[in-house]
Amino acid sequence: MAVAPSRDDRRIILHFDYDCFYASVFEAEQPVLKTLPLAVQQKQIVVTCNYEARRRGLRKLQLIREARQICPDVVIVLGEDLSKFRDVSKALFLFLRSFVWGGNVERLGFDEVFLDVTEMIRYNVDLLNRHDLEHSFFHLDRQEPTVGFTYDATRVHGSTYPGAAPSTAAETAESAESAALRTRLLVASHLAGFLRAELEHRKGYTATVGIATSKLLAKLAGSTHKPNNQTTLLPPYVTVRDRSSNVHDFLDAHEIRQIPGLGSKLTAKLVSYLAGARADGATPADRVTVRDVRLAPGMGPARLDRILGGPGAPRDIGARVWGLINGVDNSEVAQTGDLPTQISIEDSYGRLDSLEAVRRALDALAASLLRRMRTDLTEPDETGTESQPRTRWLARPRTLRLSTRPRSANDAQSYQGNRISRSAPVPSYVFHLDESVDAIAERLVQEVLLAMFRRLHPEKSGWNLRLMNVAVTNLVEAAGDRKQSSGRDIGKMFQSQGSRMDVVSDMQPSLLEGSNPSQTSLLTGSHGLAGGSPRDADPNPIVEEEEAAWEDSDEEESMPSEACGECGILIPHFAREAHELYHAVPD
Ligand code: TTP
Ligand code: MG
Repeated sequence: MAVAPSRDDRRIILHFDYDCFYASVFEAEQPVLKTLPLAVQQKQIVVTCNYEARRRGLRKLQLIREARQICPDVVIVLGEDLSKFRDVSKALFLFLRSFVWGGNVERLGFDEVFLDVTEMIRYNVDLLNRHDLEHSFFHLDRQEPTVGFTYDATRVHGSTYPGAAPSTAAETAESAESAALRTRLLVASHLAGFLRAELEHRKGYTATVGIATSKLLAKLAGSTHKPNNQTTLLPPYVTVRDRSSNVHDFLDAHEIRQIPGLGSKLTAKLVSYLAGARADGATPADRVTVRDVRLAPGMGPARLDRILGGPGAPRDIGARVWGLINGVDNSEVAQTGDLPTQISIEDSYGRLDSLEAVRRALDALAASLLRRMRTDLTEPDETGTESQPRTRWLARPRTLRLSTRPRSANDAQSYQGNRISRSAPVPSYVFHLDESVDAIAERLVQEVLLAMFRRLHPEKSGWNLRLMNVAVTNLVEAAGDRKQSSGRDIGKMFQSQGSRMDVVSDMQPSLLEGSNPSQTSLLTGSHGLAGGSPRDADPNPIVEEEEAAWEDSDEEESMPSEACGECGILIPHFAREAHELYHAVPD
């Protein structure tokens, strides 16, 4: 194999997706579960199940009742308390990040991580000894030449796309550029293999990994071989003469709805356009592929603009989507670190119309928020000892925000009631780590949140809320100069697909009397809305925010959602199917 000099400026990206994540968290606690069919229950739904259960015919988002019918000996565990998933997610993220030079590592939801390993690969490719590729050494540390692992650089580690190794003839015909990219991806495949093994042996978790030159391609490549596997998308990445691009071949076979960044609305528009464009006017095929769209007559950025544009659509929607279906994704792996930009907890309610119920709901929201803050915004302090561990704040939010979305009294069917918000400074006692979360939550509700609530709803009664949200924003880092995410690009589009909806609330069920069974808790914390309201910084103790444009549009972009026709709650598209099950089954 020729080792060509690498002048390519394409990034090398690894995408990790932990296998049956929630189920694996239980298996790590109780290894005996690994050999049994295991399903994780939220409400009446199997939110995920282990691969033993999948072998027996169970699948994600199946009804518990169905799962029991198919596999009567399934072990079912309750996955309604998200805190342990969050903790494991954070630990695994920090573990993976510790290997990556420059720390360009981005977490997406609880169980996906992107690693930009370009620098590590460039360095290691430059050090390859082309006379003895079989005994190569991957350097994990530039300063410590003995830190690393040996590998065979004559072959790719793990699965590839395309599956069959190219013939020698094809390889010799390869351009120098393509050969150089092949070498970089090959070296990256060994790093991926090493990291997967480390993750498994040191942390007890397996993952499925994709290796390519962008987030888009790495994510899709990874999902071709599951579980506990990895897939490298091999060059050529561009069509040269009679050799077609592997990127096109690979993407073309995907259904259009599988492309990260295309929500159900955009997909539906494309599908109906293609149906209309057909002379026979036939109903759209169930399975519209990327190829169908890409090769439709007259297709291109301008045509896509006409099909997909409209109120609310980004101005460059055509170019963006055309890029995606051609495998172009220049979004960077945002160095989001482990700090969220805001933490926000919300719940929806079937009926919330008394101050007492509001107080109870606020207690639950505040306690949940404080627990999240402690998980996401603190770290062990080096000054602590084993017998007396200490924790310190990595960042302190300055602003507390309470939002409500009233249900319109005279129009019960109107789901578009405005969200109204108030902000106030976060009191200092919120950061007292030696006090219990519940005690601080109670004080916060008594002293701040109820006052904010009364300003929002001065009338003693007559209102009925369908949603409340408590958030902290305006984070100020305590130390260091960790770079914050600034990516308002396609990374946001990834979020909309990658984010997960938990079908239960993040809170104590006992505190949720009167809540709508379809309550949701959207995981907006670690991948919450980037940026924030300039008004958050308002120094006035309490300021009124009529629903600000930024709030809704940001939400819309990061989590495309639609109102459920039955209960009115806003549901991200990807979760609609699961949500509909709520109405189908009794609680
Ligand atoms: P996934 O990565 O979709 O599923 P998984 O990790 O369980 O399985 P796979 O091996 O196929 O990757 O989601 C990650 C976790 O998110 C999953 O363990 C449970 C949770 N989840 C939800 O809370 N709501 C959902 O709608 C889905 C699909 C998952
Ligand atoms: Mg997963």
